[in-house]
Amino acid sequence: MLAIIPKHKGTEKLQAEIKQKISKLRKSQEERKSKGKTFDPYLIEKVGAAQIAIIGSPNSGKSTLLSLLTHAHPEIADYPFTTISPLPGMMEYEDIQIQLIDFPPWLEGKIEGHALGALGRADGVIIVMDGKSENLLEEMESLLKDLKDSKIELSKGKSLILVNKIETPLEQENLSIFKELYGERFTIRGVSLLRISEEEKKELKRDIFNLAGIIRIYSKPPGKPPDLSRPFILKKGETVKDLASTIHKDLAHTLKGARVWGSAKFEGQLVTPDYILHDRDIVEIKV
Ligand SMILES: Nc1nc2c(ncn2[C@@H]2O[C@H](COP(=O)(O)OP(=O)(O)O)[C@@H](O)[C@H]2O)c(=O)[nH]1
Ligand SMILES: [Mg+2]
Repeated sequence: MLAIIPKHKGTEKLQAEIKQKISKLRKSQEERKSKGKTFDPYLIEKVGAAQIAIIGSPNSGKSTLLSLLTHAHPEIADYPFTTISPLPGMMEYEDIQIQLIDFPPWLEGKIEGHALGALGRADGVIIVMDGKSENLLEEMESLLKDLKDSKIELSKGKSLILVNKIETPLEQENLSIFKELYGERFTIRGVSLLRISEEEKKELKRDIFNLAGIIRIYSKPPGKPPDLSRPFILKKGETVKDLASTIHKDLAHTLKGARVWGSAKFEGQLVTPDYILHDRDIVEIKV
């Protein structure tokens, strides 16, 4: 229309209106385009008590780990780069569920922005390494370098290294060298996910629970038995006051203290709001 209307003083107002319309349409089109571009496959809603990322060298057994501990069905194959988008699964641990996310490998040593964001959001990281690989140590160094380049800090409490495929004395030897080199900085566990026993699987799940840095607290109404069906989830180191504000934001203001069963010196001990709670404590809030 702008092209065909006569350009003179009488149509100036109309021309201006059309130009405005065009610019508006162009803008909204560009917005839509850029929205499409920023689709983030790593933006996985956190469900359950915690979210744990599974990363590691290609072909090390990350997807095997996910399928062993959850009901997810990732593709597992004997060649690298089978996993092309992040896949979540829920791991049952006693009375809670922990979300595990199987990460696809990053390319050329560069962790992509969306993957970085997801690593930052995760409550903990499992690193799976291939204990049968001839380049185990190089692979570990390169992974650590990528993380460092992206300013991701791995602390001992927030990361667990699984050296997988430990099946023969040769891999046992690899594992002990690996532990000598990295044992002080990281928690390391040697496994064979293909031959794992029920007992080892239980220990592994407990390790992952510890990695999540959470505690379970059961609340108890006065004079009644505690509600053991659904624990409140708090972070390690959180207090009676934190529990109160988790239950209801106003409760923290009226809180006087609590009675605690479990970690307290004696059962039902009266404690102050700043008392630090422990996993499986039963708490009766006093207002
Ligand atoms: N020998 C052996 N092979 C394993 C073990 N765990 C996984 N694998 C195999 O290693 C290959 C890669 O596993 P996958 O889970 O797809 O690795 P990902 O690329 O890290 O996700 C598959 O052929 C698995 O069957 C293990 O404990 N021992
Ligand atoms: Mg995979």
